[in-house]
Amino acid sequence: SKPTCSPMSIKALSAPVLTQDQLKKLAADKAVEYVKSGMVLGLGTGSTAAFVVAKLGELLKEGALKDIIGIPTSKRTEEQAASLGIPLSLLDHHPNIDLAIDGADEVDPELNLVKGRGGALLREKMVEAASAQFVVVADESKLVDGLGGSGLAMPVEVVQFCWSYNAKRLQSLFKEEGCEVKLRMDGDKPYVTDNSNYIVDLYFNTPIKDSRAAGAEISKLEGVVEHGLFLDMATAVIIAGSDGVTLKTK
Ligand code: ABF
Repeated sequence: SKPTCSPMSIKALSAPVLTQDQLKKLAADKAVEYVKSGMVLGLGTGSTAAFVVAKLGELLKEGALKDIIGIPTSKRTEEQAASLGIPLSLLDHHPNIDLAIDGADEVDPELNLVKGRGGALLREKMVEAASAQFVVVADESKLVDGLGGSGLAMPVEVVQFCWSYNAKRLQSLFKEEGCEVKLRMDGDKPYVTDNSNYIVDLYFNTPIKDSRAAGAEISKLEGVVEHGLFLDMATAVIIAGSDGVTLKTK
């Protein structure tokens, strides 16, 4: 009998499966299309944001982009951007950012986010809150129905002083969600942020019921510096997946 070619095998031939890094780069390149010469840019942290910074460096080198100023959200990003010759500044000197581009750990259908598994949530939130536009870049693995629903960490940055007192208070705030709180470690020592604080990671059994209320309750705790719920902050999300790149806006 004649060999048959099912629609599935045609798709497999025409659409090679991309690696997660290739998807991250696709999203990053798409986001960089929003960048114009002369802009002040918030530079995110993490492996997806690193592709954005690399692309900006390339465009500057080629002369396709001029006079941009980057406001890095971590020491890591600062080092990467400086090594590529991207001019850098601080929020102190540039409090009005035109556009920030950063990754995320979770993205819900309303474009609310969990961020901070990379440990840079405080500077990310400060920079992204000061940005006229905040574009999130991610691969499709970051999409969730409800925040905290991935079973992975929702980070909270806390002062080092009596961190376990705050860890217990956080755990009891989310009793109903079956929350477990763990101090983030770096080998056998606590992980220390760029701001000399600790991070406690919250793990939920079920998605957070009311993330707005949750964020407000967490922020009330003395000694909590910032949490990883980024609500109503993203103006657009670029998701790269097996079906290509999708732009989601509010
Ligand atoms: C930053 O990097 C963080 O807010 C988030 O925790 C992380 C995402 O990293 P990656 O792009 O490597 O998945 O954007």
